[in-house]
Amino acid sequence: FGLISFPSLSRLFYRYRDLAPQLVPLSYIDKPDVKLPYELIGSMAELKDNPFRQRIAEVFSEDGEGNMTLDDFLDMFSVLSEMAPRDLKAYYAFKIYDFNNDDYICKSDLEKTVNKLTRNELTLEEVCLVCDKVIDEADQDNDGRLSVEDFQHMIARAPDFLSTFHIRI
Ligand SMILES: *[C@@H]1O[C@H](CO)[C@@H](O)[C@H](O)[C@H]1NC(C)=O
Ligand SMILES: [Ca+2]
Ligand SMILES: [Ca+2]
Repeated sequence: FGLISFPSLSRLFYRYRDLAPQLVPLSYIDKPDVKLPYELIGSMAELKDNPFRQRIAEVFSEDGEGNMTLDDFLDMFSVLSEMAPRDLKAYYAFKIYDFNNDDYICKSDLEKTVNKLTRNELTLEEVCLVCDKVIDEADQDNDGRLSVEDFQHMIARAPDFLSTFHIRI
């Protein structure tokens, strides 16, 4: 993405390598086919308290299961970095909240999202109320689910939906 400066890039490479020095070579000149398992990625200090960590890793991983190549890893941190443009973050936030990958955030995707954002502190009834209200306000074409355009509309009103996607690297 070209968003990360060289010092951060090299720092990120060492962060990646330190997760599994026995797996990651020091030189990438030969384009080694290396993937680190999700368990290592999800346990990083930058992610381990993020309720979306597994979903984030899934979305950025080529294999869709959260196992990450160095490229996946760099992409993930560029988008999560504070320097990433809001629109890019919003694009990935949409993918992260679209748990069943059908390009819409439906009510059940939104329920999972709200549960995670509130760290399961709301009752079922409250979650349901919040979701109905969000859909009611953001669903501009009244099909009962949020398209990317509806989502842009939602985050303009409720910026909290982007707040878990800033990570200092
Ligand atoms: C991801 O890694 C786990 C643990 O190493 C492995 O069991 C799983 O098969 C991997 N998934 C893919 C799609 O490679
Ligand atoms: Ca969906
Ligand atoms: Ca809609």
